[in-house]
Amino acid sequence: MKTNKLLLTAAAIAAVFFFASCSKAEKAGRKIAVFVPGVVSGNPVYEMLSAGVTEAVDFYNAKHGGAGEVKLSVIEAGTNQAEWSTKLTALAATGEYDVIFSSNPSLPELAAPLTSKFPKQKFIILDGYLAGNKNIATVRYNQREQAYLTGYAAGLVTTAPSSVMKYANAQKKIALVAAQEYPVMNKIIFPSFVEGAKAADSEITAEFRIVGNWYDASKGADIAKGLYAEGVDVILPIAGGASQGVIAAAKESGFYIAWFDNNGFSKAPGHVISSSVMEQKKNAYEQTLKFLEGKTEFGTAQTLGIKDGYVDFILDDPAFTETVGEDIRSRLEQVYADIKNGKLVLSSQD
Ligand code: RBF
Repeated sequence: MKTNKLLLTAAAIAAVFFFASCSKAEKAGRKIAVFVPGVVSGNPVYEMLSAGVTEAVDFYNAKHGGAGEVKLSVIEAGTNQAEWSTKLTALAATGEYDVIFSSNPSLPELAAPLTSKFPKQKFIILDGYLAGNKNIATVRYNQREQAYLTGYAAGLVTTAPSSVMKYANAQKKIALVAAQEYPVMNKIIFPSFVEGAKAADSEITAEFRIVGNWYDASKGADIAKGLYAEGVDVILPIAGGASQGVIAAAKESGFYIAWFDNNGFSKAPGHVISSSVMEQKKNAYEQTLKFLEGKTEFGTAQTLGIKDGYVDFILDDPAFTETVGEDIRSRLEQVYADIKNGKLVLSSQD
């Protein structure tokens, strides 16, 4: 027990030195850190986060530059979630960064205790929610809208005749392959995916499978092939790098993919039937500029959706028109319009 504690303390100290030595202090300017809970590559939410913050810093520096130049560090905490808290603590302990950006629903509870330990440290957390901490601002997305539209698309496709959707079988079965379970997944994303599918046809059933991590593509492929063998013809993968395996299986076996978070039509042309987008890059860009201009409202928690322009459903990609039958497309356009103009209200989590 004691040895474990000692090891942990040693790891924390080592991590502090690691981060401290990484950041060549440039006292004159400000410094921003992006703390990626995972890895950037292959993970749409983190690709959008780091791209948005990077572009905003570049834009700001091009405009202001000189002594006021803002320095940016993107730090990947890796896929071992047990290490995130120690690594985030070490980053905050350096006291180097004016703000730490991060993203995902588990981050607020990792950051909150650090605001009493390091009262000067500010956090901006996207895709997460926490109100009332004066050092933390959060902005999440209306994922009920995002998942409902995805489920509606999957529902329309699984019930379509094969003359319209060539990989659609006679069964009304769809699935979500998730990397792991977490409250937003279990309470919002999966239920809203089912809700949308049942709005298309109440007889549809939806399977839910777990990969166990955000990187194992071969496990993702195995799960997807098993689902296909059970009669599933549309799968929504939300599994980071493991989603690549689901895509590979779709191409190999011949089934459809409903994509989440960014535009996925080019990932498997002819197989991807929808892309419901969280505008995380735009959000990260705007939040960065807002912070640099001193306008961030710390202590607040926002939820933004389709009406606000931070959740979207792609209707104008040529691959959407080519892959998805006209009747299905016009029904999707209608539901999207209904949400946008307030006729269909899908209020979000809380
Ligand atoms: N999404 C990713 O694309 N890659 C990840 O590595 C990743 N890790 C996550 C870890 C935790 C603990 C949680 C709660 C979510 C994670 N997400 C990840 C999911 C992401 O925040 C979001 O819920 C989904 O991308 C659906 O929009």
